[in-house]
Amino acid sequence: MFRKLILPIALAATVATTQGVAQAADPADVIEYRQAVFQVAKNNFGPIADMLKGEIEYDQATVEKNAAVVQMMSTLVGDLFPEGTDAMAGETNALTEIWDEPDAFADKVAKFEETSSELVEAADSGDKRQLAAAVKDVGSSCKACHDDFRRDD
Ligand code: ASC
Repeated sequence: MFRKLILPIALAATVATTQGVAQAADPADVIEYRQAVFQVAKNNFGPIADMLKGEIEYDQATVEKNAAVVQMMSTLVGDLFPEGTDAMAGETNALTEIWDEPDAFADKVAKFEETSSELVEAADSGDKRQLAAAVKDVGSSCKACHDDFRRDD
C-alpha cells in the first residue's frame, strides 16, 4: 500500500516543479518572482545596449551570454501572469488589461520571445549592425507591452 503511493507522490512533485513557480506559489510570491525575471532580463539586456553605445567596452562573450539569458527570461514571461496576480494580490504595476485582453497581451509576449531569439542570433553572429537592429527590436517589444499593460512609474 505504502509502496504503491510512493510513485504517484514522486510524479506529482515532479509535475509541480516542472510547471514552475508561477502556478505553484502564492500570488504575492508570483508577483515577486516575475519582477525578478524582468530584473534579470533588464540587467542582461542593458549592458548589450551600453556596449553598442560605447559606454562600456564591447565583449563578445558577455554579449552572447547576456543575450542567451534575455532569451531564456522571455520564455518564462507567458507563465508569469496567472489569474489572481494583479494589484489586488500585491505590489505590481501590471494593469488589469493583461487579464481583460489576454490575446493582445499574448501577442506582446510572443513579440518579446521572437525578438529575443533574434537577439541571440545577432549576438552569436558577432555582427554589430545586426546586433544593433536586434537590440532596437527587443527594446521596442519591451516598450510596446509597457505602453499598454504596465502602469507608468
Ligand atoms: C530596457 C528596459 C526596458 C526597455 C524599454 C525600451 O532596457 O529595462 O524596459 O529597455 O525601456 O523602451
